[in-house]
Amino acid sequence: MTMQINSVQTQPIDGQKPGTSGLRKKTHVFQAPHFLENFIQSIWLGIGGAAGKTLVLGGDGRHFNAEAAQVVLRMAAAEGVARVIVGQNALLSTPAASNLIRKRKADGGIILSASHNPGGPDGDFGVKYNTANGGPAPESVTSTIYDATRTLSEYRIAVAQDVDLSVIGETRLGEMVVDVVDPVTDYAELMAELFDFDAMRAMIAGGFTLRFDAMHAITGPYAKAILEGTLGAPEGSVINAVPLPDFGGGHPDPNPIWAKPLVDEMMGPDAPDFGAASDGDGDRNMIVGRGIYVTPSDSLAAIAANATCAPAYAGGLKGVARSMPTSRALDRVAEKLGLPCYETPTGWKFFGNLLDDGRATLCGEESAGTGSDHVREKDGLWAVLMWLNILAKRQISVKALLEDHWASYGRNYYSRHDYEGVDAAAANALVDDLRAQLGDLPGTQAAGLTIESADDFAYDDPVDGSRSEGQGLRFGFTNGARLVLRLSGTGTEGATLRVYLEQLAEDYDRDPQEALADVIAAAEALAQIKSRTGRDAPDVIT
Ligand code: VG1
Ligand code: CO
Repeated sequence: MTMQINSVQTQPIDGQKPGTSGLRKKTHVFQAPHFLENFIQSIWLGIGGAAGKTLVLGGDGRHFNAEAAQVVLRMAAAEGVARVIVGQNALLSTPAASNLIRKRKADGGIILSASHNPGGPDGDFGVKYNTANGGPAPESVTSTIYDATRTLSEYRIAVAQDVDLSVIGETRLGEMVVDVVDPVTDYAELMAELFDFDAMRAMIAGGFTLRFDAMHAITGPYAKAILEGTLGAPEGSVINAVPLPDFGGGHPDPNPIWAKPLVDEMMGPDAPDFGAASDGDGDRNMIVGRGIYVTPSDSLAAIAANATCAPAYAGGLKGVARSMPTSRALDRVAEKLGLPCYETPTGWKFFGNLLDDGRATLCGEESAGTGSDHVREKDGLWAVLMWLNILAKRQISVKALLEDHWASYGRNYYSRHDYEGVDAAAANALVDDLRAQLGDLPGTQAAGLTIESADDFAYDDPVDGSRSEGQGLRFGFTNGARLVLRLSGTGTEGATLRVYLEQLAEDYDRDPQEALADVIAAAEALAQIKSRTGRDAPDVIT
């Protein structure tokens, strides 16, 4: 069967520079003529051509997911791609896509998602490219893709009907094989290899109760299959389990603001033993115990300290890594266990080399991303299962486990304050002005705290020697506090200023905002956030 292939004349479109995690724009921007096609053709160019390759394709099910998948398939066919492994109905969580790339030895994959950003016609859409290791494309690749977007003059697309992606099995689009797979099966098999499902099943059969809020995003089918199906949690343990194109109008970001109903339930009188939520594309997690919210940085540290409870990690960890703004609770565990601890810029792509090189087994970010070397993405459900495995082995409540952790390591009180949709010029000026003062700040005071160190974080990758600069302004204080400021690289409107606050302490029973009051005041003194952003208070506090 010969297939007609159209070469379409186009022009570079501004603003196709991938951010922290792929290219994200308003859905209508992606739907505008040539926008998606230009970016996909630039991916083919950026990876040195797609002919003969095997790719994985799937997305989080948001509005435009299905249509975009058909465009990717037609453009892949036009390019001579050999095989595309697609999740049924073009659905795949980000960690499941990463697993499929690795398991099927694909050359890479395209994930259609804007992750935690809201979806729908007025929401956001996004495209990420992952490389053969299953991880987000490193900066060297994303910058080649971006360069291609700036000179593009033509893209190629097959003329064909939509491929029926509802039926599992192989079909063809021209010469290209389209292999439609169940999105959950391979992922669920991997989880069964990593964790002690028997212990977890026994705990649940013994009356341990849980609530998982899939937030109408991609993890619903995965959580239903594993938590209710395999582990025997009663039906209804997974809520908002059906993925919807607009996430039911919600904001699929698993934090105490956007997952408030779950947090309220967990703080209430009839709370289950364990609560969790995941984000739009399934790579993030929120962990809540009965009566206690687990800060992601503490979750990472607690997992590191208890990882040997899970069979896959029983032999110990090779090393750990955290993104720079993530609290140093992890460092304390690493020190005690004698493990190397790496500090990387924000975004999972920076962990890839450490995982590939066997330097780190466990990685995490303060934004509720946690994962290990089982895939090359952060993995929301993995973190939930890890917690359940730890609780099953230790026979302890979430609250008792955390208190035990703080009692032995001290507590890194931590919070992130986000100022969203800030005027971009004002946000850039705030950061630029502060950056210009960095050299003069050590030794001076800010709202009564003495600044010990101040720098603009740069990362030298120990594996490939690449250097990434301008990754966030970092301040250390003599009292053990730390402050980080950076601008988000995932937003689609104005700028989001993120202010990361940390205070090391030996006690552990204060309210974090109270414990952080001094460093919050220091942030205001240093950056004049209120006057520069015109905001009295952060939009989101996590
Ligand atoms: C945010 C988080 C970062 C995370 C990124 C992608 O980036 O801070 O830790 O890796 O989102 O996560 P930024 O640049 O907005 O701070 V996801 O779940 O959106 O793929
Ligand atoms: Co995500």
